[in-house]
Amino acid sequence: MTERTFVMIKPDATSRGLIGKVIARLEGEGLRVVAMKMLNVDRLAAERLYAIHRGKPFYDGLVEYIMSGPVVAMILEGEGAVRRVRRVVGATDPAKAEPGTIRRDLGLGIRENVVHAADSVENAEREIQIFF
Ligand code: FUP
Repeated sequence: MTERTFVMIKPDATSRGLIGKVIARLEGEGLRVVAMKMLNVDRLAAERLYAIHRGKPFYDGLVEYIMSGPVVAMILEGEGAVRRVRRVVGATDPAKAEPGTIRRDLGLGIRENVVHAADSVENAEREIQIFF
């Protein structure tokens, strides 16, 4: 089924000049970028994006990190887009991600892991509402 998903290129990647590389990998999987913008995430949006992690030990650092530099927010469309994007993005911790995934190849650490990708259709729609 044609689906939309939400992806964000994180500050560690925009600062290292990896925007084009990340988009090329996503497009290379046959996913279409249907909306895109560069922005600085404010605290309200950061807290909404990461609401499910509130109270966890890494939450404060995560919120500060996502506000630490510009990001690129995107809506991607395609058959089974949520699952396909998650597969090319790879596991949260780059060290544990499959070879050939974006995080394994480009990630610096569990927090500085290049890209955020929605994990369900419901969360994708929720996240799209925050940023678009
Ligand atoms: P993912 O869906 O793969 O992005 O991962 P999670 O939703 O589990 O985590 C969201 C973000 O929290 C990760 F991208 C990075 C950050 N995180 C940490 O900084 N430390 C952790 O131990 C786990 C997650």
